[in-house]
Amino acid sequence: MKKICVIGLGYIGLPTASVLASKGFQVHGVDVNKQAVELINKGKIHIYEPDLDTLVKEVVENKKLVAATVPEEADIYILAVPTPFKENHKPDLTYVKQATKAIVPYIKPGNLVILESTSPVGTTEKIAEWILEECNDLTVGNEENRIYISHCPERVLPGHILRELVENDRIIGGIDKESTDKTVEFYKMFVTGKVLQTSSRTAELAKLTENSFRDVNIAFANELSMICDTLGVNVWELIDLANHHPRVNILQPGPGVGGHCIAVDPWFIVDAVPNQSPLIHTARKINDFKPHYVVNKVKELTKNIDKPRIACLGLSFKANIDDLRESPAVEIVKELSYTFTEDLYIVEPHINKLPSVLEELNMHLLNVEQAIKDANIILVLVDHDCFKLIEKSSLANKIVVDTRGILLQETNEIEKVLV
Ligand code: SAJ
Repeated sequence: MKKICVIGLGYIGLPTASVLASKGFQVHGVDVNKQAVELINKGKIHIYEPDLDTLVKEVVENKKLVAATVPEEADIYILAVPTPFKENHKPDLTYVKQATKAIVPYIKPGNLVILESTSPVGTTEKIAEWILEECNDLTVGNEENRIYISHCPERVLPGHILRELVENDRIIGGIDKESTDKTVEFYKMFVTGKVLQTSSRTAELAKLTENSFRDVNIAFANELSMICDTLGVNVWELIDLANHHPRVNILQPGPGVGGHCIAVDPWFIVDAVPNQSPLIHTARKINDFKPHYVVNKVKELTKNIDKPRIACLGLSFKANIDDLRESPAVEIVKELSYTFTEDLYIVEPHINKLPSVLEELNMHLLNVEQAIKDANIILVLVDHDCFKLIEKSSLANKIVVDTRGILLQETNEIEKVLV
């Protein structure tokens, strides 16, 4: 079995490293976060993903996965580091470049380097350049001392990562045919889905396209929700009815689009080809506007209330996870705090500490029962399963602003607002 070095032990890297280790590969995982490395080597994890704790414990105990802060020689290097954007929505490739430079001293002829991070078109070719400019003895041609470089974008859905890592179809694009072939051979060793071959540039754009497709479709749902709010129509009922058409499948509106992928990746297309991407750009703007719409709605509703006290249900960017990255719920709570400093009751059952940006604003976490009891406005921001179990009688005489459409069952005492 080959030795694998995975750079980046976050939401993608750690599950990938663990799955590979569980399939019998010897895996050396690398992260700059010393605390995460120490935790992993104790068989524990620093992120939440269902069943990942059990898997990491197992592969660390049987010594198939070892974490460290520096790479080691391996046959295959997998880069799974973040690719955020900068202030101006330009892609920030700092982490990819750092990860590449970190493995350079260890790369030998015959090695395979795989970029899994979602990246702008052309990044895999840049990795080849960065490696070759530091290693005079390596090539990417058909020569004796060649190395292989490919892009295989991760496509897993947080909350279902361990299953999707194995079952999803994968797109593989090498910088040349030999790189593609070698990478396909590797993924076929642990993926049960189809392993599809293309060029590195097409693989990069395919991943950006998938997330842009979702962003555009969520923007459509969010635009509908604002249209419905103005026209006095229940958007959830509307979408449900429209989706009965055999060729209509509208997604769900929400408080905005969060996470490190869908709210980020479309910008990589817009940045590269602004004149050709007005639809993708507009969708981004609609989804980014939605949190402000929700804040304005809440402010409008509180005008007639003597002492508004708002229970904010959920902070994560989507249901049943602890991930707050780019979360519209956090943005909404932050914005509301400028008006309702003392009167926001924050509920997020998946975390036990508020992010510093909210802690600095003197906010505290409450349990859901207490928050609902103390509040007169209930603002649903995340559709966590536990919120669906909220006793409807506890909402009597309160205003419910439901951005996720989960507290909709008919009870006449609840004044419902759907945004
Ligand atoms: N959302 C809605 N309405 C919907 C669906 C989602 O408002 O109908 C919101 C969510 O609440 C969340 C955001 O969109 O704030 C993104 O959530 P998501 O579940 O759509 O996607 P992510 O970011 O968790 O994962 C996506 C997935 N991509 C696609 O479904 C095309 C996943 O497969 C990718 O691997 C992942 O991005 C990634 O890493 O790129």
